[in-house]
Amino acid sequence: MNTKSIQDYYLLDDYYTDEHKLIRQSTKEWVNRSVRPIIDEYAQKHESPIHLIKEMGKLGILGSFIPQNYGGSGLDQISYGLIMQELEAGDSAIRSIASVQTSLVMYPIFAFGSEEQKRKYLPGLASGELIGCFGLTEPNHGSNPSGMECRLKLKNNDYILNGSKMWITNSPIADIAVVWAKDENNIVRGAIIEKGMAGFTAPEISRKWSLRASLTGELVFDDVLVPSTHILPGVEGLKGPMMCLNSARYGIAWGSIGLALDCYSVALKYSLERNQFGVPIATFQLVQKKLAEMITEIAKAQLLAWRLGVLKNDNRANPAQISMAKRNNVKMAMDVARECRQILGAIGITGDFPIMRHMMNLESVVTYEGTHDIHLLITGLDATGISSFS
Ligand code: TGC
Ligand code: FAD
Repeated sequence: MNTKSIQDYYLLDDYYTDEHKLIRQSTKEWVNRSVRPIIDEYAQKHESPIHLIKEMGKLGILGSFIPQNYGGSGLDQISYGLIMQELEAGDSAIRSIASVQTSLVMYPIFAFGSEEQKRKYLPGLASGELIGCFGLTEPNHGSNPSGMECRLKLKNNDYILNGSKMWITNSPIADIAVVWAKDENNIVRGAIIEKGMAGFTAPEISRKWSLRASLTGELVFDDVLVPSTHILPGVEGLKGPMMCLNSARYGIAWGSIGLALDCYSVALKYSLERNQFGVPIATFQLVQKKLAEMITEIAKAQLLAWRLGVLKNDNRANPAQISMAKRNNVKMAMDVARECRQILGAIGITGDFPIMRHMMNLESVVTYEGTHDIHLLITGLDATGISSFS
């Protein structure tokens, strides 16, 4: 078995710098050391290993593309993608923590925040001393965030926030929430809500069968007084949260490759070691068909992610391209995880192997950051010029 060719079938390493490879390797080693030994137990217990957040902060994983003068690592977009890939090989929950913190909390503060907001929050978020979450989805508005009911009402020079957000990663432990709500002119605005503000609660959503090592919750606002200094001054309209999603969706396009490679390498090894009918099951043509088709799809997904990273580094990646990569690569990972699980037979359903956990996690990944079908329709709109959303 040639592990190198499985990880990089089309020799994309030729296009990565020594720094990219070092970042990928150090993230992989951290995942092997700190995530793999504990993650099954946390997922089985439905608990999140939140002690890892500060470890990620120390490694420079949080805010990897945020400039160093705000506490970030100042890395490029390929580096961000490779980090997401390695984290999700460990567990989607770990990638979720890092992508929410980086793309959905630090990015909007960096891109749309005042200088004072950047200085106040970004260094703590980069080190993991502060935990952030992102509130866009509401109980009645998931795929159609433009219908949001959360309201910011002007009172003197400040605002009163009412409404609720649903399915929010890390909300129960977050120190701050970047929340999107409409103002009195019906314009979507971003606000930084701090834990402890009167009228703000963040109850946990429990009993999930997916992303069990990630905390998910609500954000409930009951007449919360939001000082005007907590409003993000640099953006108005739905494009604010959508620009954050572009960044997070890009990360997922990479993360799903790490997950698929993890499933694939386990299944390939197993197929070579497991004997039935007196031979390794890898001998059977139907097993080889599965393995051949999977590595083909993984290689295609890698090429897509790499090219998207190049475009993103050049500020040329458009939202429809990002959407396509998120949809394609997550679907690829779902298909790969399911086929790999079958190759393992009965033992594939246990926590002895990561595949079933990855499979269940993907049920969230295919839904959040825009469902598979919403992304199909984004591509449909891009192809036809006709919106099917109303
Ligand atoms: P539409 O009329 O198309 O657009 C409204 C305004 O938004 C702008 N826009 C974008 N801007 C930048 N990037 C994008 N990707 C954008 N998509 C839309 C658009 O240009 C317009 O701007 P303006 O200035 O003209 O007003 O909006 P619509 O109401 O028809 O809805 C379409 C759309 C695309 C919003 C919807 O299809 C969609 O994407 N729904 C999915 C919602 C979603 O992805 N939610 C994710 C919530 S966060 C999350 O899941 C985090 S999980 C984290 C984890 O744990 O990893
Ligand atoms: P709905 O929008 O109700 O969709 C239900 C079904 O209808 C889907 O199959 C969808 O594809 C389909 N559908 C909807 N509209 C159309 C249409 N026009 N055409 C065809 N089909 C359509 N959100 C945040 O804001 N922050 C977070 O941190 C966050 N974390 C999450 C963590 C987890 C574990 C999960 C599961 C979700 C999280 N979300 C978060 C929410 C996530 O973004 C939403 O679940 C997602 O956008 C879909 O919204 P919905 O669940 O309300 O489904």
